[in-house]
Amino acid sequence: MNDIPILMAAPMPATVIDALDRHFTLHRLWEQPDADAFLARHGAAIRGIAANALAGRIDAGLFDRLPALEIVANFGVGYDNIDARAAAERGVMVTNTPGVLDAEVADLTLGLLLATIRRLPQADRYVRDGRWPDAPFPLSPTLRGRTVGIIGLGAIGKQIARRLEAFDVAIAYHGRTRQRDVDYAYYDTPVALAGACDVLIAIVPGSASTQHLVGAAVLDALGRDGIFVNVARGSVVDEPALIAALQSGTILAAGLDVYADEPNVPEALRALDNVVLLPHLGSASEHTRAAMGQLVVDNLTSWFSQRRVVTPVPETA
Ligand code: NAP
Ligand code: 8YV
Repeated sequence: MNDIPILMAAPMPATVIDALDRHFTLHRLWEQPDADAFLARHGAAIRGIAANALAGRIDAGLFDRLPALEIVANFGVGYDNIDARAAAERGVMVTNTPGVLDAEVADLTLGLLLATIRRLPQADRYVRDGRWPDAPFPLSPTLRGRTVGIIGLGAIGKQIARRLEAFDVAIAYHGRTRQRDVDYAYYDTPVALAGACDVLIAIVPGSASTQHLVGAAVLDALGRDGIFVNVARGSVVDEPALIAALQSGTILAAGLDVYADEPNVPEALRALDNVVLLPHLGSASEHTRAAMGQLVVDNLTSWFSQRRVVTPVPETA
């Protein structure tokens, strides 16, 4: 397989780069002084892409420039950075990294929820600023007695729910379909779920159907004591509506791991005291990123040695 050209558009963990270097001829697009000229010169030979969200959108425009492309192996379970339908139409396989990151993202979600409710980053700043000797840190809101709604009770959503059970809170969810294997309360719209909850956690894929699923109406329904946590995608929430709701007290606070235009976070959000802001950390531990990277490598080597992949996305399965 060593002569098969694979394109990596943006950096991945060193273990992935080393493994792909051993198996294939790896082209590092981000090291090219002129990416466009590189694609014009070498695009016709490229047979695989190791992709991640940082690499920009992988769509029909790029496929046109890579006529020999057979597979796009995404570093991430969410693959909204790839037009998987356009890939399927051209017979290009797309893979993602489900399963290996569920627990890590669920852990992070619980951490972000507790940090938001108990105002942990604000308390940390309070100590560092030397303000504790002047007065105790103000009492915080609580998780006690709350109902937590999960939008998207998939692989990660279920791991979040399992962890929440240990916190003795009521759990409810919304998805397009009611699930038979859980007995959490089901709501058939995001507004109905938000109306029944005072914590709302989004963990759906980014897609046309989830674009701005959380907007002004959902935030209104969540209410003045409401906490919103987004670990899904920035596209799932109407960001200006969220900022307005946080500024006006329509909801109490938010914990955000994802944004509409990453890595750019609006100044209006950064100026607010009732938000906890993380730089897209859901899966970002060395352990889990290594497992995701191994799956990228396994999908590519399996495709080029056996014409099979480990984790195809449904559109190209
Ligand atoms: P999954 O197992 O496919 O679950 C997705 C869930 O979303 C399903 O329960 C699905 O239920 C629901 N859903 C899909 N479209 C919907 C819609 N239009 N309205 C309501 N519900 C909808 O995916 P997963 O592995 O749990 O991952 C979910 C997403 O989390 C990823 O796609 C990614 O965007 C995000 N993520 C973020 C991080 C991070 O670092 N912050 C890390 C990993 C993943 P129905 O089909 O019944 O609607
Ligand atoms: C990664 C993610 O940060 O898996 C996902 O969908 O959002 C995260 O695990 C991202 O994919 C890295 O490119």
